[in-house]
Amino acid sequence: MKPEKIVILTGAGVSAESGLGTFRDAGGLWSEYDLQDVATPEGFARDPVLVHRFYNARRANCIAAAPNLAHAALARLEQEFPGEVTLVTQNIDDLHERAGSRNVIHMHGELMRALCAACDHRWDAPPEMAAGAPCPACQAPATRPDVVWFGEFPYQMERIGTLLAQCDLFAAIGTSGTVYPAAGFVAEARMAGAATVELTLEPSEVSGQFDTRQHGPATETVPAWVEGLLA
Ligand code: BJW
Repeated sequence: MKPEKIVILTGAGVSAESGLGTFRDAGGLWSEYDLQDVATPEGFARDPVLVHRFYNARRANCIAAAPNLAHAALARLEQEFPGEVTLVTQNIDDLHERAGSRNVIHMHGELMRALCAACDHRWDAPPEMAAGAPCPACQAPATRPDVVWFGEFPYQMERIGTLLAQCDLFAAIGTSGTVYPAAGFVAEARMAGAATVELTLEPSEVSGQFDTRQHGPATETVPAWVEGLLA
């Protein structure tokens, strides 16, 4: 039976072939940086200069990168599939949008947005963010990237929960299944009766929970999977 409501979770692997590093693969970001230093509120309080340097460099890489065939195939799926397609991405890059996807939830925030840690005001990030830069709304020297660090609550969880409870197909693409709550989405979708598929380079931590698995580079597996859904 053809699905009607598809939820797709993407992770760093979908952008790997665009030249943006993953976190946990060999040579990934967490082999270069300690996540406690750059991806926690405590790390930011300790050394905001280091954290801004980390995100400024990633913003520059993201601006220089281009969407790949996997991003393009997912945008095509949203445009051509007769049912509902929602992308829930853990990625903070904007490559899904630049490929043409419109129904995108950034559960871990966005590299191109800034957040005031004092008043929660949000605005478009400048290419370079500086430690202690004033918030344009309240003037507090509390500008930070609008991203979700460990110990913080991911965005739009209520909406995601509703989508998972209603979907009939759930796919996870390019994610290691190590970070919660995203790693738990496959279990939620299964409880709702959805079919589940994993498309990653290698089996993830939660591979065993999926009905089917396709392992290989996203630029090959995702276009083929989309072709099959649209056939
Ligand atoms: C390819 C490929 C190619 C490569 N083609 N594939 C103990 C138990 C359970 C949970 C916890 C616990 N202790 C603490 C927690 C909670 C914690 C957590 O999960 N910790 C774990 C480490 C254990 N989570 C949190 O704190 C979250 N908040 C939270 O839980 O709030 C409370 C809550 C409770 C219940 C409901 C709701 C809320 C917040 C997590 C924030 C994560 N933030 C980061 C950094 C910020 C954004 C950024 O800088 O980019 O988000 S960490 C980092 O990991 C980033 C990513 O979005 C995230 C996931 O990584 P991802 O995408 O999976 O990348 P990789 O590198 O891990 O994997 C890449 C995959 O691609 C691999 O599988 C490769 O094989 C594959 N691949 N090339 C296809 N070409």
